[in-house]
Amino acid sequence: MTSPEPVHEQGSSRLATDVDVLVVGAGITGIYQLHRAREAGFSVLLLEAGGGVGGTWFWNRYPGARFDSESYTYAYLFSKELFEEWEWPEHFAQQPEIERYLNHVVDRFDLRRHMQFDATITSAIYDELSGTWTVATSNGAEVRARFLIAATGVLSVPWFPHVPGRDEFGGASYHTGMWPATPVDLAGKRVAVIGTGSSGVQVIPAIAGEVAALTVYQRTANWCTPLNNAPILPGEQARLRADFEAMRERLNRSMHGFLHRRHDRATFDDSRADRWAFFETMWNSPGFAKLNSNYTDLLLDHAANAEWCEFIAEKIRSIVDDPETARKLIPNDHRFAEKRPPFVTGYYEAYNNPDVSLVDLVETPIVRIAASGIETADGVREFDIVVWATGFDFGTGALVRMGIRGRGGLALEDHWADGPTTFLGIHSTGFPNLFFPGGPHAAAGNNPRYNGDQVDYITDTLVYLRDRGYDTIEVDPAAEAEWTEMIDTGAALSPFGERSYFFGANVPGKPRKYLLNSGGRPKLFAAIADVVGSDYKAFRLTRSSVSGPTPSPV
Ligand code: N01
Repeated sequence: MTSPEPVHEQGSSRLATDVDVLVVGAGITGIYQLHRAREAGFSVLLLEAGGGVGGTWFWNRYPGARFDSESYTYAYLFSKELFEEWEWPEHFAQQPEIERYLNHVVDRFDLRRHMQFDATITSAIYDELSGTWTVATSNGAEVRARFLIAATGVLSVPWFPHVPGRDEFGGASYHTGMWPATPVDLAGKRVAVIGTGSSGVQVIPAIAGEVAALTVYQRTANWCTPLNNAPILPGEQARLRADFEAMRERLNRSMHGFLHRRHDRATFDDSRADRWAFFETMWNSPGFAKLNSNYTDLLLDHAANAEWCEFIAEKIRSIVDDPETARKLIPNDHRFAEKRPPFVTGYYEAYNNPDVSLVDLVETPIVRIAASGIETADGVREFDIVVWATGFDFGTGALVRMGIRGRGGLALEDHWADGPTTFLGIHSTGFPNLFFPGGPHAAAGNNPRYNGDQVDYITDTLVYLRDRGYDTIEVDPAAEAEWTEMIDTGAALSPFGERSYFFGANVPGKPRKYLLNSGGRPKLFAAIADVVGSDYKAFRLTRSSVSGPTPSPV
């Protein structure tokens, strides 16, 4: 980093705060942040918009929702006791099990009494004089905190496309990312699903056998491959427990936060017959192994990628009975992993159910939503229920909707008008004492592994500030510019194309900027080591002139 020495100032005048740390969001990252900050002795309050714990895993409770990273690699690894006492029944746990787990963690570590639910943030204003944040919520509460940690997640603002008449539909509408907690009665209903991303392709096979008729509206076919879920057998449970430390070590050293072993051969090192045999092994491998353990050039060499795509296309043709439906389900506009690939259970098979049909929106686009159903170029189909599986305002969606105002009233949405600018995917210049773990520029793989790294760093930083009597921390513009430049430059090497929502492409008007961490975990670890080793020289740190009373823990 080419940042100046830290500025040590007598700056802000310290006012009493309600809490040292205000965490926003009770998802996987926010829960862990609450735990770590409490453990470090800070008074902490966590505010959550939802009515319960889980974040993404609270809201996305649609039928079929489940992990596609292995349960034990997605879960918390900070406590061996927690790991040993919780048995995941399946390699890829389903949503109710995940929600149970997160509630268990909250209760086991006595975190619930520091949480308030149904509290949507309406504004978060930084006061330069006192170096504190004042945060207002939809239920009329106001909290002042020294540090604001927005663990608001990347997939937390459901996106509805602008389709004429959407509000005029006379039946029931649900977004997969805002699925009701009360059961939705799908039995015997005529249901439409719009969207075939990871959510759509999970919900479709899950409800196909239950509804009277299911019509899938697909604009872009996806390269779906099997999740290959399975129960975790007693012997495997015992092995997982015995190998806990080694597994954690491997995950901590891995680039993307997975356990899958890398392959050592490139695609055209093998004959076609050997290649197809290897692809068969990949097809039968669990989840992301198809990316992580596949041929080494899969994501780099277009010809290699095309071979794997041809193998998948053959599979689709062999599974789907109707050749015309199979043709529509085979992507023709992007390579494998150019968009985030979904992993499925019974997805292609669902189209062999006579009650399931596919509408190709390239051939017959949606004209409007009518009171009775969906009108496409070839007429109206009538429905009782429409499921919008149309994705999210990824990465920045929640942060720019919270009314965050930094130094001099600077609005975060204005600071990021051309795309997010961050340091470590955690800090942004002009917003002292604000941290946003698990936000833009944070992860590029198994999210909790990255976000946990960020939470650990933030907690260490809070302790560093406290130990030295600093009250405010703000990243230097040069450090922010350098990290953002690294992200943007590295984005060119990412397998994801600019049409991916990882570039904001799904939301009209959103800047086309890379929203993941193109440096991966190694870059994050190196930059954090640099921050610590250089005594936080990438930051401006200030001390209060007046000391206030230490608040009692909330
Ligand atoms: O959202 P998406 P998602 N008319 O943006 C279509 C995670 N996740 O909720 O491709 C018609 O991927 C859009 O079509 P197109 C995971 O990270 C994980 O499915 O833009 N269709 C697309 O098909 C995932 O990547 C799991 O042409 C329209 C779909 O809506 C992320 O969440 C499970 C449209 C949106 O797909 C988001 O997945 C689920 C329109 N106007 C999700 N606008 C796990 O397994 C959009 N679409 C862990």
